[in-house]
Amino acid sequence: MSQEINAASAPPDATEFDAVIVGAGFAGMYMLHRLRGLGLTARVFEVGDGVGGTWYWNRYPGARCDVESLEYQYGFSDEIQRDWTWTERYAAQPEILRYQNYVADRLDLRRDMRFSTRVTSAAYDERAGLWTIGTDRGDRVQARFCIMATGCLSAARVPDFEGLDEFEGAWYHTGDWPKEGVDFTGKRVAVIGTGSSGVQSIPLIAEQAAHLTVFQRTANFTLPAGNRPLPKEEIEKSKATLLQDRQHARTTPGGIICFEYNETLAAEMTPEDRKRELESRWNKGGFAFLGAFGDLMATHEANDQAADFARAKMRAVIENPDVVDLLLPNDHPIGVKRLCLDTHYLETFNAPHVELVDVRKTPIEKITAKGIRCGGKEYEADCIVFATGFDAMTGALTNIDIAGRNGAKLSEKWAAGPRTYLGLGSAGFPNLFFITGPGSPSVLSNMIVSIEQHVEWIADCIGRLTEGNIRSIEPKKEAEDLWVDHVNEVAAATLYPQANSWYMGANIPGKPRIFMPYAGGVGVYGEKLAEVAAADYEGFELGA
Ligand code: FAD
Ligand code: N01
Repeated sequence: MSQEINAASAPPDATEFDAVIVGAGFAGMYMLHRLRGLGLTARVFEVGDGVGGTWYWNRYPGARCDVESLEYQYGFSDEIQRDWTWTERYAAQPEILRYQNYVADRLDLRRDMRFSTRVTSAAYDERAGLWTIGTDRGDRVQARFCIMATGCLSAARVPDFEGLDEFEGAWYHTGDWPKEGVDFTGKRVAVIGTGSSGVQSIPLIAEQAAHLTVFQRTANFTLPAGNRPLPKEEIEKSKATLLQDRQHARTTPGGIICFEYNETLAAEMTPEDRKRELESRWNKGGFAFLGAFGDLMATHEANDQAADFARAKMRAVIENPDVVDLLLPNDHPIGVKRLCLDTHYLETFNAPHVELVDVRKTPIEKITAKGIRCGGKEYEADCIVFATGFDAMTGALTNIDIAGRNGAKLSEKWAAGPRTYLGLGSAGFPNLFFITGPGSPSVLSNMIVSIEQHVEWIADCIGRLTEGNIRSIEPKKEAEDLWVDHVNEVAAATLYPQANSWYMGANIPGKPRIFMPYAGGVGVYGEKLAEVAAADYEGFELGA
């Protein structure tokens, strides 16, 4: 590792690099480290004023990971994993951000990073075989490779509610939370949104607020998180096996090893066995519940068993008869919208100062000077929290003016939905890579496993091109078309497309309804990546 740390950087005022990396979250940090390992020069641009990505921006109360900390960490360095010790089963945002800063220090990453800088454009010059990257600070730099480590959940989105500019109170988005935190003590707070960010923040906001009004459009399935401090023995055991565990994780569907899959179909089990399986997974906490039967995500019959079980468990903790039916999800199969891990979320609605408003029945009409109007009633608030999510998977990419061969724009090519080969690149855009792009397992997996899988594939590819004096790599259109069809076919064999989820782009009015991630699993996908690389990048055009 030390040799790589000492790798030469380009001079601070350089404008030409082997590669530009956009984003300094887990993906951009590791990508820089790997490129340095190849002896290449790289510059990272990042909007935030520090590393961390998701964990830099999402500082809302209650923010923590939902993949267990012992698996939600880098697996590429034995030294780093041995020297870092997690404190909780699901680490909270400050701890994850500390970890990322520790890694940045350890690998001396910041000297090749430029913070508080947004990449606004990237244009490919075919003759020179170079990308020109422009930023909001007026930089114009050139690089042979452009790597988008821009994140799947980084373009925070406030819906276009009329009147927001008239609101006299303060408002916040969970994905762009003030660094100094927010004190809600004694305040009347409105929270819009009950996805994972709402489910995590609502119980803690309720502890401080004088009155809390939650505006819910869709009730979500919540599973008990079962968070707890990590005992020393569990940490030691994990440190001893992390590297082999990580290899194993890459062969699993979700990139998670503590998630045990029961391959037996629901119909092959007795009612007692099904109940026992669901009960033990529910009690364990976390996503393992979804692995209770082999066909849980594939057939309504199996899914209904799990959904009914979850609803009964959820009902049992809600004491307020006025809200119980409203809090129980009934319009989508369990698991097809990202499941939320619950720490006192449902119980929060038992408190007399917490109110639930059904905005499915009576949509928000407007934001007023004093609060939120819906169903002809004004709900007064001193603060509004938008837990309304992201322009997921494509937003951070289409926010950049990306022009490939002949000036063709990526945003236009993707107007009817993203088109990639393997989620790694798009035809017409040579030497442009996406880390965890649409068409790869990405958000359906432990993202750090998927990030490492992509970063290593891209680094190997760039290394081989450089050694072989190959000027460019670009997906062939036929390979891309086949891959897009395959991604759609795999999704169609699951229940995923049956919900209005952000996986489908359904949270953004006008966004095409396409299931964007690859549901074939990390293991199967990893085999495909390896085959493609071994067959001299089959499906890609290599430019001499
Ligand atoms: P990000 O961390 O999103 O980093 C991308 C960076 O790119 C951002 O800092 C952004 O500012 C920067 N950027 C974007 N556009 C530009 C531009 N034009 N110019 C310059 N910089 C730009 N995944 C899991 O697997 N497990 C979890 O438990 C989990 N928990 C999550 C909790 C929350 C609250 C959220 C929002 C997501 C969670 N995720 C989780 C998904 C999470 O996004 C990934 O795990 C991972 O952190 C993504 O890393 P990344 O580097 O790919 O992207
Ligand atoms: O965003 P979301 P999020 N009027 O899109 C509602 C990861 N993550 O930030 O469901 C009224 O899930 C919207 O309603 P509906 C994780 O992958 C992980 O919570 O579209 N309501 C929904 O309730 C997650 O999935 C963690 O009907 C409106 C909510 O806002 C992803 O990030 C924590 C509305 C948005 O939910 C995104 O989660 C946080 C409108 N106009 C995030 N528009 C962990 O636990 C939207 N909504 C690890």
